[in-house]
Amino acid sequence: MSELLDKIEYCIERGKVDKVSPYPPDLRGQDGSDELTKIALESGMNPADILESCNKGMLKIGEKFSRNEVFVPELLMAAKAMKAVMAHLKPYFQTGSVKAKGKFVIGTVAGDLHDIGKNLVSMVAEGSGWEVHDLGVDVKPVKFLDTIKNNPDCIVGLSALLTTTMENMAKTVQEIKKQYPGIRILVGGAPLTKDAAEKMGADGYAHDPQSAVEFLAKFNKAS
Ligand code: B1M
Repeated sequence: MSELLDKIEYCIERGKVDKVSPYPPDLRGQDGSDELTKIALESGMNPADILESCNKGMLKIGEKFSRNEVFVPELLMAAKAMKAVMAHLKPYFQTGSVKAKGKFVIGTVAGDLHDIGKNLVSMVAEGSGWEVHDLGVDVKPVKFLDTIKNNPDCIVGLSALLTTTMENMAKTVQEIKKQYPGIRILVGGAPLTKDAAEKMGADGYAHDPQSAVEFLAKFNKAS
């Protein structure tokens, strides 16, 4: 069983999406993250364990990237391999209650294209019974404001992965609070800290999807 998880981790690290993918050349013809995840789930493996293996693979490719051992294309392939896994895991995160607990508007802030973590938070929130409006990546403050206008009872989630885009996150928080002081804002992403979140005026900070859902639970309208 753990051998299968190791293989999935390796596929993420190497950016091996599926059997027909010619990349990376040395793994040509072998199962990728797509097929291996399917096998793992069919054999009763815990989706959370699969996810953890993926995160380990991501961490490894990230470390290689930091050491200049791999470059952007390799990172992109790793993200693609992770997306293939997420497509299989999504239903497992979507078995929450039928009645929505409320609306959760989420997006990665302007200038930032990282969406894997944001998608995870989005999926887990959806699975916990929230009606999720995912605005995608590189979301300008105006798009958040427009969405809030149409969903004034929502909670907003902002994600940032770059130290540089934390500044855009702070601006987004300020613009939302200026126009809609009552809107609750949750922030998260690797460079964030509780302290930074407080300084930018956010209502909450979550370091992972579970803590994001715990924050949302305080505003559950279905209970
Ligand atoms: Co980028 N990248 N990247 N990248 N990338 C990082 C983030 C980096 C740390 C790599 C490194 O140098 N070691 C570094 C940032 C350094 C910094 O600013 N401190 C970096 C860089 C520099 C860049 C570029 C500038 C590279 C370049 O072009 N020179 C460029 C920027 C592009 C842009 O955004 N404008 C870039 C591009 C890319 C790709 C497009 C190639 C790709 C993204 C593909 C995609 O997302 N679709 C990519 C990737 C894959 C990474 C790494 C390897 C992995 C990120 C990831 O998905 N992690 C990353 C290194 C690393 O983290 N090891 C790196 C897995 C994910 C599950 O974790 O997103 O942290 P994470 O999400 C977590 C939590 O943070 C939390 O929950 C998630 C699950 O636990 N969370 C929230 C996230 N959002 C939340 C919101 C919440 C609550 C919790 O509430 C609302």
